[in-house]
Amino acid sequence: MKYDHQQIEAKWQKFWLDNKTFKTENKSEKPKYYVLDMFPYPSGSGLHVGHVEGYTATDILARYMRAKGYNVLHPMGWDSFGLPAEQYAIRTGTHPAQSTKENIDNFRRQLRSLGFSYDWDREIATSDPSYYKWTQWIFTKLYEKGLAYEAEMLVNFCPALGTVLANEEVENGKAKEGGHPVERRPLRQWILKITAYADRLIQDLDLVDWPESLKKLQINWIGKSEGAHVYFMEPTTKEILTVFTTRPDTLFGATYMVLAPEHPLVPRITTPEQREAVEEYQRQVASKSDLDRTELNREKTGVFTGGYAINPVNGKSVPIWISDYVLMTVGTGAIMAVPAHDERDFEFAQVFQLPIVPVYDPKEEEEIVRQDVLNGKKCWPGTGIAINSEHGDLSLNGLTVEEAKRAVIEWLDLNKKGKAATTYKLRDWLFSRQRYWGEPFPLLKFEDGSIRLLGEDELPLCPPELSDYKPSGDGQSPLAKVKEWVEITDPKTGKKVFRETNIMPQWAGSCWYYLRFCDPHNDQQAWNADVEKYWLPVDMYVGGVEHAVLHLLYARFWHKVLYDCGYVHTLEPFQTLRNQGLIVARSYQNSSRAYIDPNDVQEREGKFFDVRTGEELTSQIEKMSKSKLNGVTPDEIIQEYGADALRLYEMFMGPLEKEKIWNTDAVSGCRRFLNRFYDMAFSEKVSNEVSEEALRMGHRLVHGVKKDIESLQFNTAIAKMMEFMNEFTKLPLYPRIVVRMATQALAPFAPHLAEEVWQQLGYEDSLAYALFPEIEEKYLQDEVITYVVQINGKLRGRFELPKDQTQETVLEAARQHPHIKQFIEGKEINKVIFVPNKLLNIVLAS
Ligand code: ANZ
Repeated sequence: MKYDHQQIEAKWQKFWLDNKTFKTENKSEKPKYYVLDMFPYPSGSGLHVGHVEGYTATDILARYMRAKGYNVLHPMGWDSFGLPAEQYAIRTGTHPAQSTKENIDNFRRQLRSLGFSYDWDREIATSDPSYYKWTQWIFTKLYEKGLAYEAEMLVNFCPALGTVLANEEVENGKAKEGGHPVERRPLRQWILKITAYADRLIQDLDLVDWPESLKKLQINWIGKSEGAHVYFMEPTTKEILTVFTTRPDTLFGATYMVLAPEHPLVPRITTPEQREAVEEYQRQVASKSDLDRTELNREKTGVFTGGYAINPVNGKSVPIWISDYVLMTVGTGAIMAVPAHDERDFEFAQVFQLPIVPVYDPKEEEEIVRQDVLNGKKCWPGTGIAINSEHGDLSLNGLTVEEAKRAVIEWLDLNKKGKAATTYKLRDWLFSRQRYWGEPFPLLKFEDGSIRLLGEDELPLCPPELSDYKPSGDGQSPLAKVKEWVEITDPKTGKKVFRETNIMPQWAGSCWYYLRFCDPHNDQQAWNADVEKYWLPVDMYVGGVEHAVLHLLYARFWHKVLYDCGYVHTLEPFQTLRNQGLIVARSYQNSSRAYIDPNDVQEREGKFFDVRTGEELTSQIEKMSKSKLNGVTPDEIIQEYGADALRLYEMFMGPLEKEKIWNTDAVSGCRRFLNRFYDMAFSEKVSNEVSEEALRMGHRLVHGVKKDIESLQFNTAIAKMMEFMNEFTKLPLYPRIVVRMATQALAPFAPHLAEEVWQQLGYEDSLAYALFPEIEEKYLQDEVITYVVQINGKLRGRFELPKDQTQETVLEAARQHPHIKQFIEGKEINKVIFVPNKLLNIVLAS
């Protein structure tokens, strides 16, 4: 008999599905374990190897924890609202619901073909009215709490997509989705007040076990800075220009001001002579993204407005400039420029020949550096002792940075010229999209502008049927075209009302799906309180690092709001989180051909050759995101090598969190291991006799795999299984009990093959709930070695110690030994000759 993966995998997938093997109850005597994947957007291209990586990791944990006696929640669903389905609809006229359904069917089939142990009865889709009813309900809670408001906002408008995008969806002035250019436009929008939670979103990171790098990304994104607001006055217009600074202690060094080009006071302050230049500059900047504008090594540009302002600490008049390095979205959109101590200001001052006044003496620095700073030739962002900072009743001279900050803030406050302030980089969350395929807002607007939220009995509010999904391009959503849906008579008040024609962004549905998985069929509530108490928090969440700020910040925000409303009982939703590394592809080129089939490539000593022509090739690493991996799809790999081999390979490639290079050939190595396992388990050498040696191998394997799974080191667990096979198959007989242990160690990784062997071993039930083997300590003890101890060449004794001890340990054991110690005590040791695992010869000083 040969290992027939197709027959075995189909058989067990059917068995699990027919028997609902992985159905999970919301009540149990067992402890709970909630292990969650970042659910996929069901794209038209199907599953890719990146999905398979993360989903295999969580499936290993789910299967392992079941075998450890936990009640495991391991669900799967679809983040199925989104732009691509709508764009497909625009191109083909297919209703997004139709293409989404087809894509979901394909994803489900693919996931099942990988043998993931999901409770399929809990499958959800964010685009399903029975789901988004509750997304809409949560919006009403946000609104009631004053956390949803409408405002005219300068937004990122993408003409090609016909919609507004969140800052997070824009990169280098282009839409992340599709790379279309994005411009800034004012539009009336729904906005969520995520900034009200900024501090808690930072603080509560202390409560969770997440990678430090990921926590740092969130903290930087929120970008909390403590400093002061300082008021500068423009004497002709009497306008007050408020700046935000983290270094109010450098105020005496503020030699000019810079406003963001879009700052509302720019037109007021600009003099007639400078107007033309200012307006031309404003036009140039309008199309640039914040990222382009703040790129550090760009030459600074800007224009003088003609206006001046009074520096409040010394009454000096400083020129007011505009420049794109000052962003309207940060602080107050206005800065005091301190070229002596801020790099950006220093560069700007150099380009435009503006005065540089140092206000700190870097006393600790080397003399040349110090002189350059004091002469205004070098920018010094570090600390020092304050100088040149005295006027009237305020003197900072001689103070350290911290002391000067305190003193100047106190003075500003007292004189009403400023006050302590904290700012955040985080902006409120722009929550409207001008599209079709998403959640409509659950509210009605009266003619006087007032709003009525829809009640639970009026939800879900479904979008109207449409034949043309195109946005109108003028910033209006396609829903605006359906007059009879937009303008109605409110059945509750009888008044004329308007529906909101924008929809929610795709992030809305994924903000709370982990809650719905606990109670997916509840049609009375979004989830039942007891069920939430039982399952939350999510114990383990695995997904890509690309969600570090967007999804994870939004979901934490909603969770905290729900906590404040009393709907969830934990402060944080995801207790432990791990990232999976990117899987990248290597592509090959030579001078004559751009594309070379990786199957035609042979590697020799780190170099790559074309097997057809013998030519040496160059190679390149690139991101693999689509279903095509060097021309091979997961479906094809499953067909040829099997799901178990693919699962094993993706885990064997390297540590979960690291970047890894895909290599289809290496899948066959994993497949060969599975062949050998199968041959071993079905061999005639399987016997009821046991041997100590085999038991030792079995216990060590189970122990090692257990430790590796618990620390998510799946690659080393697999290496241990391979080593085990090498040793174990050398034995004359394979004790059944050890074959059983090895099968259970393999089961989380290659569950189909494991079930098949389990059946062969005579068990009738699935091994999914068979308890993981108990380890007997005695088999883990290292092998024991007898050491011979000589002193000055004479045999003085023997003792036993575990194998592979160091010289120090063996010498110490000799010192403690009841018989040997008398020969060494109080003597000086001249030399030690140590033969590992054999002999210790001590030469005493004569
Ligand atoms: C004077 C100063 C002197 C500053 C100095 C820094 C160093 P972080 O620390 O990243 O929060 N700033 C304020 N608003 C800005 C805006 N709208 N666009 C660009 N830059 C802005 O940054 C706070 C500092 O960034 C502020 O402190 C301000 O420059 C600048 F030796 O004020 B500082």
